[in-house]
Amino acid sequence: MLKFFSEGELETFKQQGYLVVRGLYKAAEIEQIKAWVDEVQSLPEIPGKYMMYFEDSLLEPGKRVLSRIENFCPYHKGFHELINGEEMLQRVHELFDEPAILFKEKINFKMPGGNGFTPHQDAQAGWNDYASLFITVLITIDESTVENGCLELAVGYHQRGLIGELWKPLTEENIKGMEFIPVPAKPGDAVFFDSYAPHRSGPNLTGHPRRVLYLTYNRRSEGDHRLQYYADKRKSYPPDIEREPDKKYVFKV
Ligand SMILES: O=C(O)CCC(=O)C(=O)O
Ligand SMILES: [Fe+2]
Repeated sequence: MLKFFSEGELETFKQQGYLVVRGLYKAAEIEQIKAWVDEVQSLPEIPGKYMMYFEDSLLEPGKRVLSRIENFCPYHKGFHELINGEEMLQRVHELFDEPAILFKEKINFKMPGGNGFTPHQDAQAGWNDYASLFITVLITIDESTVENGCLELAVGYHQRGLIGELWKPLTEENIKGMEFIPVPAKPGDAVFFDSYAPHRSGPNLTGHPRRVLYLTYNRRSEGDHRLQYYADKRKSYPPDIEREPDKKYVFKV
């Protein structure tokens, strides 16, 4: 039974591999979520907890800016309730046509000077070691535009499985013929997308952050993998504060 989506929205999701939902959160709700984002953004870096990643600013050489925080749900009641709450789980259930469970959560900050993302399918980041399909919900915190690096998606390529290789972005050859459609969005707008939907985004060369919340779920029937995923990621790609000084860490996909 559909409670939140219409048959038409379901159909669009199936055909395109993504679905844009304008105004999923009303002004007051997204203001609250924005305040939570501000809270986690100013948390101190602590080993063994939530995972903070930094990048070199493209605008101010030598400056490190916050790029991403992951695994913050257990440390923030508001986010925990939003992310595992009835509405979000039910919405993803409707898209999977079966119950869903949280796989991972992150905020991409894309601060002024923050870099973009080369074309990829999220499944290229080894997610299929955990489950066969994921649905990610993008929740817009700050208005996102072509200028500050909004998400761009290719329509209708999600049923082709892995188009590229694992742990590598899509190549020129892989994306031949694909058209990436920018999805500018206002605070509170959401995009639900399939883990095989190719996407990319540009850098943020404006003076304001472009913050986005990404919540990723898998079918509950395929198991609860969140803790194992983060244990594995902490080892293979640790947050900045847990890194060994002489080792080089490269972001892959
Ligand atoms: O936030 C963006 O601009 C894109 C991020 C993305 O595709 C990812 O983190 O996998
Ligand atoms: Fe991605």
